[in-house]
Amino acid sequence: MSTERIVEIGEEGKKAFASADSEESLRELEVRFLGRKSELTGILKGLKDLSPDEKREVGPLVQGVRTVLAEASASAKERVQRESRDWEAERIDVTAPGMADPLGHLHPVTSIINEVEDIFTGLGFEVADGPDLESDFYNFEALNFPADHPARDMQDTFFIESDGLDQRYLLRTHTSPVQIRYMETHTPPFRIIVPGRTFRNESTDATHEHTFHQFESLVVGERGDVTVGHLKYVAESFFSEFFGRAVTVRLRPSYFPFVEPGFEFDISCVFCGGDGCPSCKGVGWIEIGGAGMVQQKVFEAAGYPRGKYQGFAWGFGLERLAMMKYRIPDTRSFMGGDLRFIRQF
Ligand code: FA5
Repeated sequence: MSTERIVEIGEEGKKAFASADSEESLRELEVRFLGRKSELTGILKGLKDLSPDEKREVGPLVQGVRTVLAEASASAKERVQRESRDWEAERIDVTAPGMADPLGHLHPVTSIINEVEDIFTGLGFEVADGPDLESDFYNFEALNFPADHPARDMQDTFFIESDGLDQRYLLRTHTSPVQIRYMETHTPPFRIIVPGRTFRNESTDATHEHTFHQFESLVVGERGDVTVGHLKYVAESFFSEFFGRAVTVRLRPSYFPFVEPGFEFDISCVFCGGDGCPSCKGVGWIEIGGAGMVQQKVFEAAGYPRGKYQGFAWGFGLERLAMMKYRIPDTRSFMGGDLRFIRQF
């Protein structure tokens, strides 16, 4: 067995694999140089008939050439596959516009709450909150609605099964219970707003929903420091900034057990500026909520000494503000779950 021939097979094979240009020709070359019937395999099989000296010389040489050819075959395969790929079909246009993933966004009520909070924090107010599930004490009792008092009928209530509990629990009908909760842990002077979800067990229509939002305000200082004038001024500043135009405020005498005096709170119509239009039913004013000077009994319920402090409070309907700002005709749209409505914001 000539060692020259083995070296020659190696050289021939390397050249052949290097010039292979298709997978088919590669397969043929593999059979020819590395297959069971190839010359190299024949030499390997014949090793057993050689003398020990020849074996020592030929064996490693044949194995080495096989390894070199196997590597040449593998790299030729990789090259052929790369060369035969349809690069044009695989071209990626990096300048093509992307496909946008659908993105969620804030609910209009959440946006309005953020906007209200921004304006009031700018006026030096703090934002407070309280639980949606409230006790009879905070929602009514401490706000000077005595048990069985007819004023409780003003707010239709969702009561919670409270058997075995210390008192009756309910879904809060207004944000006013947070007045008490806040005062229990803070000492005047302070000014807060409380945006939050509220619930009423009443039949719904274009301006009434069972689940809606209010935002409360409570400003308390030493006796004589906080007046109805402040209430009017702060509210006017807020509404003018919120609606982006001068808004006037009107207070009409009204009754809420937790304020004295109490007011129904109107703003000048933001559509006609007060001249009268269909939105304000021709009167030039739109009712937005209740307000008043905090009842001394409420201060007492929160643990303050009677007569020491004075303050104002209001509770406005948030959806009503949003309806005016975005000209939404029906308050039920906010909770209706119709995405066509929500996506407009
Ligand atoms: C109250 O809830 C008092 N807590 C407000 C208050 C606070 C008075 C502090 C004095 C001092 P009233 O029930 O009027 O008041 O509700 C206030 C506002 O909430 C209404 O003017 C209206 O804008 C809104 N509102 C009330 N019920 C509904 C409802 N079912 N759907 C939508 N908005 C409502």
